[in-house]
Amino acid sequence: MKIHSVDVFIVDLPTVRPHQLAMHTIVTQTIVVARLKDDEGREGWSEVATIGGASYGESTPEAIKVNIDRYITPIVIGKEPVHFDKIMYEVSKHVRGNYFAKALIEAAIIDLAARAKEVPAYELFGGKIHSSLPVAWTLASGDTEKDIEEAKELLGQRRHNIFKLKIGKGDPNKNVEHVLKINSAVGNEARITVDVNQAWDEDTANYCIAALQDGGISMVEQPLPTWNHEGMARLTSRFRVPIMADEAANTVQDVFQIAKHRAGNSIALKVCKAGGLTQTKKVAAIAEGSGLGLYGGTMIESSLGTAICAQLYSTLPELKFGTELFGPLLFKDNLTLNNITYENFEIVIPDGPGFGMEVDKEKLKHYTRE
Ligand code: MUC
Ligand code: MG
Repeated sequence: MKIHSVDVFIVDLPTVRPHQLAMHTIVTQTIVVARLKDDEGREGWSEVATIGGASYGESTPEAIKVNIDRYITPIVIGKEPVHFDKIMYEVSKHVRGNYFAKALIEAAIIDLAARAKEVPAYELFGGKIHSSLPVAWTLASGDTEKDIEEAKELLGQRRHNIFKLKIGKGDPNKNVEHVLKINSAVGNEARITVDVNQAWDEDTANYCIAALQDGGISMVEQPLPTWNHEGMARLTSRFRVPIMADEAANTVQDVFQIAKHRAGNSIALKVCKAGGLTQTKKVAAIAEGSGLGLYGGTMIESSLGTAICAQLYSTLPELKFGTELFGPLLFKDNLTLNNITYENFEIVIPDGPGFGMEVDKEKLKHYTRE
């Protein structure tokens, strides 16, 4: 059984409400979907998501597609999916960086390999340890009162009791005020964290984190720009509240450096940032070996990409901060025939075959860019 073809689709999916981050407000999320076919007609599918074109990170949807079509597909064609580590080693020798593109291809190969064996993809990673995982929701409507209303509704539905607040846009004092208001409205029933997405300098981070810590906020994600490892290390040793690296924590090499210099005491995993599932497990091992707390992160993937991350995270012994795999709940529509289940504040890990999601080809066609 050999890989016969690779197709990459760029898809724009509308969200249920604007999702405001420090650098971009998402109203349609751009995801990239890959389909691999083998010479017996089987299909393997995968997805990665990007945020705000080139404004969040370097991997744009267009570059992911072009680089797969031009440089990765020729390496993958004719190979046996079950040898996914060998294939990706070969890809890594010819293609530098391009972690999202590598993650997309690797996941489609793994979906194909697992489907051929008629097992869930997590079986290829030692099997799942958890059948469900805690799942945070991001409050990011851009309006404090709306966020409070949303949080209360989701608590009532027992859907989420961890809320991440997207801050970093505008006046830092107003950011802190916004967070503390939400915390005093729902903080008794929920855990509140913040994600600054690199927007502060160290002076701003010092006074803002002091106020957030005093207010009982339970984690601060990527307050400083990715390059500022020394600043992150100073914040980590200065404050009691956990400091998480996200945009700075991508590859095994990045995370080793973060662990070595304590440039954060926790990291957000994301399968796309690391360049795939195998690499994500290695990143998690470095974190485990150095006592960094783990968070099952998202780039706000739809159901297929969420299933890929959820299956991999389910094979990790401990996710101290749970996950934020809420992506499918932010979209007006779905690209798969089946849905991810959320219940009792947790995401239920989808079972296989493969990543357990069946692509709705009509919907894919409808939302794919010309
Ligand atoms: C990020 O930086 O963590 C994850 C959740 C969310 O709202 O935005 C993403 C990206
Ligand atoms: Mg983040």
